[in-house]
Amino acid sequence: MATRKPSRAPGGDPKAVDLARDTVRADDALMTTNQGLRINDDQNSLKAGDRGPTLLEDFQLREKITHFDHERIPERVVHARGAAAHGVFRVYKSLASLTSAAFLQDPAVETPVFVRFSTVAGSRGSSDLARDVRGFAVKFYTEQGNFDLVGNNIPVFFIQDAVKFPDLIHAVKPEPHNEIPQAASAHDTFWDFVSLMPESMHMIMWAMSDRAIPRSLRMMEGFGIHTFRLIDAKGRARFVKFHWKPLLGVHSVLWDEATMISGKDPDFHRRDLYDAIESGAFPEWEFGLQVVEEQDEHKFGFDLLDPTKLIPEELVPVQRLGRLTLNRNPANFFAETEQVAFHPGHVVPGIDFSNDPLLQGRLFSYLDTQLTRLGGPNFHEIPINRPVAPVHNNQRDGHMRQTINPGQTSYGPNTTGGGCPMQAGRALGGFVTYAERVDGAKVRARSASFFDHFSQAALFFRSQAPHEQAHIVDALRFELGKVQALPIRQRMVGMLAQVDAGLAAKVAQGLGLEVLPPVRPLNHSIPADGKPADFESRPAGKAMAPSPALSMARPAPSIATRKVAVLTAAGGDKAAIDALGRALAAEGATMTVIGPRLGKLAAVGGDVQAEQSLLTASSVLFDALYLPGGKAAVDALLAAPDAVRFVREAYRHCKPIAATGDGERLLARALEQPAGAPGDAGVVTGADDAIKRVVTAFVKAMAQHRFFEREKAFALPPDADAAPKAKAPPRARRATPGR
Ligand code: HDE
Repeated sequence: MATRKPSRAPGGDPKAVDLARDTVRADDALMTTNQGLRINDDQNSLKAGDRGPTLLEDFQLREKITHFDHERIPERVVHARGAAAHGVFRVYKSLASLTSAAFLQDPAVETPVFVRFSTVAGSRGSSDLARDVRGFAVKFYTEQGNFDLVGNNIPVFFIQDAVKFPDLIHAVKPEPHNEIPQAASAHDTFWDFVSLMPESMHMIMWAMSDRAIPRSLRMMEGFGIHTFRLIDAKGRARFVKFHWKPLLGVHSVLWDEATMISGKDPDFHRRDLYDAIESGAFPEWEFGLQVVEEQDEHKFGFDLLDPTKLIPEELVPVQRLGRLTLNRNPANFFAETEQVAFHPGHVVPGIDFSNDPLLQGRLFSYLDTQLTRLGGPNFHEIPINRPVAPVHNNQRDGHMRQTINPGQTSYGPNTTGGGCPMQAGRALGGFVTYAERVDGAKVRARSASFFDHFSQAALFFRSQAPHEQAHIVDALRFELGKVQALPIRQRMVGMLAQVDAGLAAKVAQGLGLEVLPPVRPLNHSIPADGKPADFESRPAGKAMAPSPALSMARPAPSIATRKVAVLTAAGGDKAAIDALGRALAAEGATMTVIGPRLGKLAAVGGDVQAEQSLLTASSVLFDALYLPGGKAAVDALLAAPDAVRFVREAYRHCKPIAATGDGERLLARALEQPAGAPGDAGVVTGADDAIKRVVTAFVKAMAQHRFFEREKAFALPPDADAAPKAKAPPRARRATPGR
């Protein structure tokens, strides 16, 4: 029979987010209507005669179709495409010296969490591999109520003030007249907006970098972006930035790969997260804090309230203070991942806001959006949103109210209910807003301390490794190359010239713009002194020292969960495949045998199971490639163009490749064209009996993730890549209306 698990008894373990209480299993159950009436026949509608018309009387049909007609809810207006998981969080040591938040006091306390990752621009069914920011939203179910840390995988944002958010999103979404393109920023309206918003330049550097095409959701950093406040038990406040540091390292794919993955497996990230958790390889992040004393607020040369700025880790180190582990997949995507409602305003005592104007606007938006998306004000009663802390107030009624509040009293103060529920006050853990002194004229203005839009954009660009810089150039050439309106391209080149003259020159070259157009930075904000005449952005200030922490160019701490493709056929070298399999298993990595067809392959030394075929697999879905020997197998693969292409793509995408014995022949054929004389960085070869040495070197190569020096073999012809001599960017001029 269908079973409804009993609700968690009051006073039960508050640490468990007990979705089981709402989980209905159909094991051994009989089918019923939504009213519990047992259904006799679900195959035929009620008709007047077996060839006659369907009768309106068929309440069973109408109930089923009506429910179906309403199965979709509005998708999120941004961050529609997402995947999520349950997990737990623990601090390494008490953070009592920084905050009174109960869940940060005791390393013995395990707080349940639900984490949703997302892309921003695309619709719910769009590809995971779009060039985009990734949302990184964490809901902590604490004993003091839910705390939501609703962040991204990039530490800064496009705009400084919430009032520009609808414009930004309208600009990046598919264009309104033809709804093209889906999940892509490479179109006119986005770059038109950006070219008029110098404050977006720092974020643009990140969005054009490989950070915007992660290898895995498990290999991304996370950031709270805004400056928040932590308040200790004595009421003392400090500014903080929140960080998540992935234990698997930070890795990305190449753009060419991303576009191919979008076709081969648009669910690549979602699947990767799900599979990792199912296999027990639980994704983990360390919780980091950058702490700034209140008296140091103004010592940085940029404004801590400006969300287009980060605090370089070299200036304020990230203290790693806790660990997040994702250990359980949602049982039902809609009920949990789709219906979860995050809100930066969900805070607990000990955590408070700053006056960042973007954050302030968000504090309104998230509650408001749920009313449309989830249909009313009772979304907090949906199981995934329910706090583990008890909820008592005088709010009543509304669409889909679940709670049955008995009794006469739904107001306060009251005597009819004995004065309950009572305010907690500070002593019993009531949330008390930090009493920041606020004193100012009412103005629609932006502080002049927000006006340097280029220094940190330059900091990011100059902190990148050469291949990372080249990827930014390529991304800008791609995105702006898709822009139709020439003036937009020109304005963007002018904007880039203020970040870095070399960058602008290379992008201009790729776009066929011979001369850098004059730079006319616009900033539509008005400084606090109210004189619109000054309302332009400042040129970049003194160059900031490069920040190595901003680059991803460092080896992975381990190769755990990396996926190796093994290309073979009947007659392959089973002993070598097994040896690699054992070595990878010891490192926590996995191997997939790919054959010309699925199933058993008679290899030398026994049978090998091909789990995937050349039709179902593709090199872009793997991290590395092994080509074992076995003459017959390699002869068969050499005759299969898809096998040769597989190897070529792995090489082109700079992945570690190993080949032993006859496998080297396949490698040599694949690299004849178009790579020319291939470099051998990241390519490990050896005779059949050298498998032990090859495997060791291969595993080491995998920790490096990619071998970008190979990209030179695929560079554009020199004509497209030689940068023209850059003209010094003209001085910023005053913006005039109508340009
Ligand atoms: Fe969001 N954002 N946002 N955002 N945001 C939403 O809330 C909004 C911003 C972020 O997995 C919406 O429930 C405004 C910054 C994430 O469910 C909406 C502004 C950052 C998610 C909304 C911002 C974020 C959202 C859409 C400018 C990084 C997905 C549906 C003031 C710190 C959460 C929803 C999930 C979702 C508004 C800017 C992160 C409409 C008005 C900055 C991770 O309320």
